[in-house]
Amino acid sequence: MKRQVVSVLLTATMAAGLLAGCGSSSTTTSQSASTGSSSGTSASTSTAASSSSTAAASTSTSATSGTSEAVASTSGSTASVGDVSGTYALVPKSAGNPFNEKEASGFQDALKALGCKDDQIIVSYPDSATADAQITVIQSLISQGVSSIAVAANDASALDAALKQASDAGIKVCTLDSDVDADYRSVFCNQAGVQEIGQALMDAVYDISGGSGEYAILSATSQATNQNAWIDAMKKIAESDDKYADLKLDEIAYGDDEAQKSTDQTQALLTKYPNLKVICSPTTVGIAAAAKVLQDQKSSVKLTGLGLPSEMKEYIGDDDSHSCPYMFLWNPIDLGALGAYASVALVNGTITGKVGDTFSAGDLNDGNPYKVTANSDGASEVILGQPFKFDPSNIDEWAAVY
Ligand code: RAM
Repeated sequence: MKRQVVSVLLTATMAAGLLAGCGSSSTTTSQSASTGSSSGTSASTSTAASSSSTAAASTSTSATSGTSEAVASTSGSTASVGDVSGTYALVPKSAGNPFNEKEASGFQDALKALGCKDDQIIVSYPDSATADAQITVIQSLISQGVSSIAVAANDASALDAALKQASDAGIKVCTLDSDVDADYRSVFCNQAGVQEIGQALMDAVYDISGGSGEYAILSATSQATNQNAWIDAMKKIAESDDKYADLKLDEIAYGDDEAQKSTDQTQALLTKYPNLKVICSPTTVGIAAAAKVLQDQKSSVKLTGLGLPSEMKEYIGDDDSHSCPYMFLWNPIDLGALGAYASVALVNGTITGKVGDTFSAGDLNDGNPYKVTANSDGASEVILGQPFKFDPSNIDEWAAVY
């Protein structure tokens, strides 16, 4: 009964989310990818069950080909994604981060829905959120002779040599979540525009602080390309408009996407800056750790940033007893699925990753093809959608999805 109610809510909310550019999962989250969050498991079940368009849009292997030709059938249209006989690898940022696990589940399930067998799908987690750990994994994938590598980079340039080695060996390389230098990947699957994310976060700091006072940023690692890009965008926005002149950024702290370090860094910020009003944490690990510290201590410091609804549900609220009035994110399962579709399109030569290329991605993007666009530096990227806001009005429904 409860699940039915949630399903109805989810259907309505996901329709709103799709309008806002935040799509639902194309496939059911696999068991292994949901280990970090029990609500994620039940949520994915509800998602699949509650959205007939999701079910209708699921991909299937072509019955007529007898080979590995796959068709991504969407409500109304059918687009061939071509051959799916390759081996497709994903290298997330690190193990033990539920965001990365959900991204991996989207990657795996999209490929399975295209007809790939388990041994054609490799998810290789590095030991830590460092470039060195990813280089070890990438070199192993090169020696295995995979067809493609999709990587969420822990550094903007430290992976360059390893990725060049992969490309030289004929492996197609794309990035997702966190990019590398454009010369060393074919395309970047970006969750949302950097400028849009920076603007959403800066405006949240402005709004929650009342327009003036001290704030701090609790980031992931100091090398993370995605967090650094969002923080740079926030700084430029703050510098370019007098509206933000009364806000003071005290410090950018780094929790390295580790729960304990993020907890310690939050505590240190509270001790160092007695006048702190807001912490902005553009990482799901950081925001969850900070939320707990602030709420447990009944701190008057408020929080915003990028968080997983399933981890942040108990901290989102408008009153003094909640640490986070609202936050943003996108669908990490869809981001993984987009990485899978981009990998298949690169391996098949449907795209090279240049600006203007288009490719089908199942039911993502409402069943419409994705177009490769140029970012502010002219580098190629595919944008999943817009950052989506989670507040007391929708957190319960979305906590059941991811
Ligand atoms: C963390 C990771 C990931 C980022 C999210 C928002 O889980 O750093 O790269 O996209 O937060």
